[in-house]
Amino acid sequence: MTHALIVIDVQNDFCPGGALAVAGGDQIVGGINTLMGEFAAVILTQDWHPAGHSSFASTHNAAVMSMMDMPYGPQVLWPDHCIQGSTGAQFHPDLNLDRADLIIRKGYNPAIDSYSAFFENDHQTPTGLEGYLRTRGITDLTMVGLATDFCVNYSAVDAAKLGFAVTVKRELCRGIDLQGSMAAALEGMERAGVHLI
Ligand code: VGL
Ligand code: ZN
Repeated sequence: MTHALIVIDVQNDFCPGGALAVAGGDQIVGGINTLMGEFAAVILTQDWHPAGHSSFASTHNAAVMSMMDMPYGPQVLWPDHCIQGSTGAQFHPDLNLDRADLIIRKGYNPAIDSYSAFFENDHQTPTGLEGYLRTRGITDLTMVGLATDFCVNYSAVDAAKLGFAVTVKRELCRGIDLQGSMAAALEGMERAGVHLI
């Protein structure tokens, strides 16, 4: 049994002052750095969109946080965020990057968003993370980071469906809570067998 810590999207744009700021997003950084010491493997994810990404409201001249039907299903239209190479896409400056074995980027496909660290939002296109974890013999995952109700939620549910034993440490996550998305995410994670602590 090997247990990995997966740190989801602790990036400037999801912290106060960022383009898609999550309230208190910066408050979890110190605790995550400390937690890294307890794990045999540490993996970071990084939201990494090309300019003009299909999940951006500006791309469609639509209102921020409105919904759009994509070929793969409904999609929230976000403010421009985590653009490849931008300061907003960089990790929070206090996050300890030295402990990371792997940094996996997602959301680089212009046509499909990717909340989950495992699959794009079509629920089919893999990021490669599953293969990485399996070939390293990693069976158990603890997840922390941003945002609880989007990228943490989608990553945790996909991981549980793939057969990993998944724990989400809520005190080291912060959420967006868009139209009840937090309650729905917590319920969905419970239903998928994710251990919420
Ligand atoms: C996220 C919305 C858009 C997240 C990423 O990290 O939760 N949310 N892109
Ligand atoms: Zn994004």
